[in-house]
Amino acid sequence: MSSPVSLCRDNDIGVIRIHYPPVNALGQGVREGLQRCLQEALADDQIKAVIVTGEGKTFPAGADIREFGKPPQPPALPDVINEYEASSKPVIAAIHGTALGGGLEVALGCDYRVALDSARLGLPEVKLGLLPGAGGTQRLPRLVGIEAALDMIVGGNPVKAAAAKALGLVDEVVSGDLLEGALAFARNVIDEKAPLRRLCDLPIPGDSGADVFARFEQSIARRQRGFKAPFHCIKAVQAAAELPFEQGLQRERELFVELLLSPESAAQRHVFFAEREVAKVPGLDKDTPRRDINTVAVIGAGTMGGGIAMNFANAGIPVKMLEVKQEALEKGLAVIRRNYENTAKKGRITAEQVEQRMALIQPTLSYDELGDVDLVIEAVFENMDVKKAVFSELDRVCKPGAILATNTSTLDVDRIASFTQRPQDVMGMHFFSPANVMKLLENVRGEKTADDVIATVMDLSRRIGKVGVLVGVCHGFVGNRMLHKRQAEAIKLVNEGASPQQVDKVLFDLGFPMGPFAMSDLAGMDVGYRIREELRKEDPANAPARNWTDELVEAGRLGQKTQAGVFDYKEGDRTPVPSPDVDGIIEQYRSDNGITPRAISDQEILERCMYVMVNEGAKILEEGIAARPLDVDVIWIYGYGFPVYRGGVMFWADQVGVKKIHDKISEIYQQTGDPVWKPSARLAELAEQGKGFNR
Ligand code: T1G
Repeated sequence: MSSPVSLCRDNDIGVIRIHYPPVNALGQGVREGLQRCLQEALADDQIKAVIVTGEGKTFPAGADIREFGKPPQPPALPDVINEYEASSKPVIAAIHGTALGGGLEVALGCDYRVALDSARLGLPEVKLGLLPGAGGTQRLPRLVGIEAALDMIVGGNPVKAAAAKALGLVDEVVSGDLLEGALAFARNVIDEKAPLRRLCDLPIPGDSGADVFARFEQSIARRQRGFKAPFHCIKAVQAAAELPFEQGLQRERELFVELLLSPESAAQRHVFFAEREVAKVPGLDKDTPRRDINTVAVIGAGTMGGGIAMNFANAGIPVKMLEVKQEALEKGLAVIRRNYENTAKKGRITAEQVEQRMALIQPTLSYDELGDVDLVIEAVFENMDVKKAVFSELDRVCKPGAILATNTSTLDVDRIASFTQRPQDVMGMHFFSPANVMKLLENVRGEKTADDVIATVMDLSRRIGKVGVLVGVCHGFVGNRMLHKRQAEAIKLVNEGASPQQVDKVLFDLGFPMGPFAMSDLAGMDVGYRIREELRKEDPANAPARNWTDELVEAGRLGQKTQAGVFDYKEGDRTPVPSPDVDGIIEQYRSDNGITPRAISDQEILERCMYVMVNEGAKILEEGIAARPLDVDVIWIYGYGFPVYRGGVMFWADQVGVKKIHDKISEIYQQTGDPVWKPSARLAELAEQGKGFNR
């Protein structure tokens, strides 16, 4: 098999080309080829300088992540880079696309770097729970200084070519033909006999005292709570400031291996692939035709409808927004404009972009104006009668082939589809609030939804910047179905003696952005209350029993919006404060229900809140509501802030141990007889086989 790396000569300049699609990842063959081609170039007396460049869409975008977890194969990337740095002939990296991770580290092993103006350069290893392990933490500070190096390595975000030039990371930015620019630069290096510039020989410019690192660590402590890699990154850069180069490389290696073997990095690498795998729907032929989506309509200009409309305007897709009253329409548009203006104030978009996006949102009061749209998303009140009225109208006015989507978060998508003559064109697109911010989109396939509709909506998800996950029809689909189980367990724990703040702290410490009760207060307690009351009317036998949270709502304690919910909130402050009034309501509830409160351990809280979700996730997989455990993981990370360094609910279960979880669930089921604790067959099977969900 031909090598993915080749050397050719352009007069007295050697050009090393990497051809390993899709991203020229530095797999074993590439590393071997780089090493071989450099040796050939050094042995060729006609070659006076060497250029390294990537074919296709990008300069190498990093080590080959698929090799992690497997036995390392020589040559090791750090060794290859050290050979480039030791080259007796000048080496120039010609960069386009995204020079990331090990790719940028290869470029740092070169004497000079030339970048195309559209290129981006970065060290995103921290997002995989790693650190630049091929010299990046030692070479980058020597080129750009400690502060800039820490920003790039700990932040993990790429910088554009122009910014890289300003930092000194890039020596020249070219437009048009990259190779032509790089050859001209190399010609210049030869003619001017420019010196070799090995970064290992450079002193670190600027301030590199220990307090720089302490200050930086302090600045990230809150945001990076629970992560390991960012703090190891700081240690590695500090080694560059405090140790000779070779020892610094050694320290970097030690810290890198610690992270590579850590459960956090395994989780983050799992998420990296999972968030790409979810777009590939098992059983859906990749050649399934897609329908063109050029114009969209959103029904409803409320919080959800407005947020949904913004997603399409942000992607440059014209979107009609329909309301039944002019006043509601104007209010919705005003909210959207305010959102854009706030974003502009933060410098994320320009004033001109605000106007461009507002112009793409076309208000209307008439269904008759929807005859030309390719997709309609309904975001009206969560009531089946209202949905019926809307979908009957849509069926009447929309052109054949238009996709009719509902944003419902709990109602039956198949029943909604039955209100039309075209159930094959109907599916759910469940956005998460705030819809213009949250990345998760649960795409709900109805029983009759056509494959091309599914494929179209899954592609569209990525086009509007969402992570689309395909799910089936059931109450709450995947995310909310599991969330409702956790919420019910959290309430039971308080009934039995725990305090709301104790329950919240356990899940906060696991890594959630907030606990279940603070989350209820944020969303509004009345939302869940209305759903429970609706169920109590429709199906009293199966509806959830009343509990103390109902009494809070009936006492007007709706959450943050009333500065009182499960917790109290000071004016303009979102910090939850335990409330003596709520404690009294809980005590009264226990007394009325003959419950003698007991001390409950944090471990019991963690197991009951998390294992009940693992069991529900296993049932969801059994029923085919989610196709793979990784779909459930991605939903929880992008929909509910599950800590990415724990990989998602099902990945976390694997790390805890499926058998251990199964045995605990069985024990609780025997103690309580509560059907929610009946071990799922899938869980029992995996426990029996000694397997995991993702393994
Ligand atoms: N290794 C293996 N496969 C990779 C890969 C990588 N580094 N990067 C992308 N892919 C695959 C990806 O799974 C997908 O596969 C296809 O390429 C297209 O990716 C020693 C240890 C480069 C910005 O973290 O950020 O270097 O689904 O859909 O939207 O210090 O991919 O088609 O089968 O994302 O155009 C550091 C990760 C590694 C960069 C392109 N590097 N990649 O985005 O396409 S660790 C990274 C990205 C390291 C060293 C350390 C993005 C992209 P499939 P895609 P895209």
